[in-house]
Amino acid sequence: QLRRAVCPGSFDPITNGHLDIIARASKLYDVVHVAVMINQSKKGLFSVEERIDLIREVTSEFGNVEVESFHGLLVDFCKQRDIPAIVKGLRAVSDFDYELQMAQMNHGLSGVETLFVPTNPVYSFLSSSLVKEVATWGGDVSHLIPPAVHRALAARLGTS
Ligand code: COD
Repeated sequence: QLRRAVCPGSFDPITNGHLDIIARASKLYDVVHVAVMINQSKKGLFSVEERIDLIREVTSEFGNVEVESFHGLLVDFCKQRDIPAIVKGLRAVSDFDYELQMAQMNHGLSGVETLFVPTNPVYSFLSSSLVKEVATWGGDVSHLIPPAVHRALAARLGTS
């Protein structure tokens, strides 16, 4: 039986911080599912389809990453695909409170485990929202996101 894990998130857009966690998970598991979780109350800069296309493009080299969107509970995504583990990056203690709550809730709901990977310190301050804010005002974010994402971001913001 294949060993599966999921890396969930909003990925609006995917950053080098996300990519680092996905790359590391892809070495530990046979198949890594990247789940773009749909949150209707958050309007993204990129559509869910655009986010999926970008993630597929930048993870294709790993060979064992499957990308899809999901509307609903993460535990239901896991149940439907027989995924026993959620892999998350932890940036700093500030992430810990909320991540611990979600991990305990998800375990209580379905028994799914959450594994935390310490973020590469190079990316410990990095988030999709900061990338968007800095890029909006013309700051250089080219070292924080993959080149394909940088092109898409510049095109969307009209800064290319
Ligand atoms: N370095 C390392 N890891 C990072 C970095 C970084 N710089 N940035 C992000 N990450 C990792 C973290 O593990 C993070 O959790 C994940 O990537 C996703 O990040 P985002 O910002 O794209 O996504 P979030 O935080 O908006 O994702 C929250 C979820 C969508 C995972 C969560 O809300 C969820 O599971 N929703 C589904 C509905 C549900 O089941 N709700 C009940 C939860 S108990």
